[in-house]
Amino acid sequence: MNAEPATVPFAREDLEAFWMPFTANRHFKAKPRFLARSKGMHYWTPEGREILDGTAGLWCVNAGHGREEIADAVARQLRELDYAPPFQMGHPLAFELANELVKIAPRGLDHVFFTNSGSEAVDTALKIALAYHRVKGEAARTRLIGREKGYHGVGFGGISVGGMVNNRKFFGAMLPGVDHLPHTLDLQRNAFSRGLPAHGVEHADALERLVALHDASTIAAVIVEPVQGSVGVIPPPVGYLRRLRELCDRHGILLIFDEVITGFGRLGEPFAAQAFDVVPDMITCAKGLTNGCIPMGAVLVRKGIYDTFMTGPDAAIELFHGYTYSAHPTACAAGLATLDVYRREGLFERAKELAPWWEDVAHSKLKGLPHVVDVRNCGIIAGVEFAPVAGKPGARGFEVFLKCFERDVLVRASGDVIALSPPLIIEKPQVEKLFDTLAGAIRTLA
Ligand code: PXG
Repeated sequence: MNAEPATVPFAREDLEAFWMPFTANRHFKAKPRFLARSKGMHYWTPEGREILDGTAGLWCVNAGHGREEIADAVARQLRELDYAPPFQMGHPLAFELANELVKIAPRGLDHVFFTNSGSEAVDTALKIALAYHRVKGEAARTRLIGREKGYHGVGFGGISVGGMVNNRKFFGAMLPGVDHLPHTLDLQRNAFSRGLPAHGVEHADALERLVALHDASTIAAVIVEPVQGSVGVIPPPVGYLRRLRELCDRHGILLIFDEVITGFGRLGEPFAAQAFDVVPDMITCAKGLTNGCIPMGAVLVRKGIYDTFMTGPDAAIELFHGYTYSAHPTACAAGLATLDVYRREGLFERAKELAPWWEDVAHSKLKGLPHVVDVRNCGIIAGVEFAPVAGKPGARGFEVFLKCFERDVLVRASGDVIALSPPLIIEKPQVEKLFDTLAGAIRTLA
């Protein structure tokens, strides 16, 4: 790289004010890890160390870092129209981006509600589901069904339907009337599956039991990640999502796919819904929507849902929901430029072509290493799970994460699972380097 590396300008006390999210603050501040620049497949630390990005930032920089086209579009937009109120007013890019999203969305999902994050997209989708049934005259459908081990962001709606105990237990009662499907992780039957695991479709039938318990007339929606990401990469069992779709149809329950991670090419299609050929009633997305460079989320909504709201008096607001920054012009500009990059460079197709090889490399380099109890993959995602250190869950995962970073590769630890989700521009030698480095770090474990 030609630019001069920056230096770390911080004394220990200068690190205090920023309360870092989802971070071991004291541990970090005692031995900080900084990223100062990025381009393509890499970050650079302030000292100039080149780090291979094995996580696309945080599952979001799908087109790789530092895309000039996106930066130019954002800069132009800031000068042209910096901000416009989204309530009762419009600006052209909001409509353009909605139209572009509908073009790549699964059939029938042809309306878009904009938010600023995945968490807001989730809470928006849950609210639309509740309001939809009420407007339709089924106001008793208030119950929301999530799934164990699910991650749906950090809003009260998202943690209520989510299934990660640490994200829930500190925060009181959360939403009432929520229930959960069982997760589908099953190491006994499915460890080291390549792609979708063969066993576990029957876990979808737990929805029938919830219907028997609560009655369908009280259930508004089911929300699941098509591939569970944050908790450590859990691809759905073969046939599972289709079964959920059938059961939701049977009982008039809306099905929401949370595609914050799986959207925008990660599974070789615009959305997982297309990769699995199962169309939900709503899709939540964010992250790759703007290649991670400007915060933005969205909910894609089936026509029939939108139409149900469009029935009252013409001048009445149909949905009392929205954000100051819904469809922010800068985010819209970033989104349009990002979709253009994906399309021009065929990055979703590229991911699809790369996926079988990615799977081979993941399994051949990781299976059989010490402490490795599972390798899971789907699209350009891989997860490797370690047996926990006795009495210290998560310690082994965190150690591997640190060792990889020391070896110039960024991976993501979620408990004792390392997740990999690189930008979709990754080249084969970089894939090899990613897995070789990870394997090397694992080999050094005590
Ligand atoms: N839904 C899903 C499925 C997600 O993965 C969100 C919602 C929330 O999005 P926001 O933009 O509000 O963060 C996410 C976020 C990880 C990790 O380590 C993943 C996420 C966030 C933080 C860490 O895998 N995904």
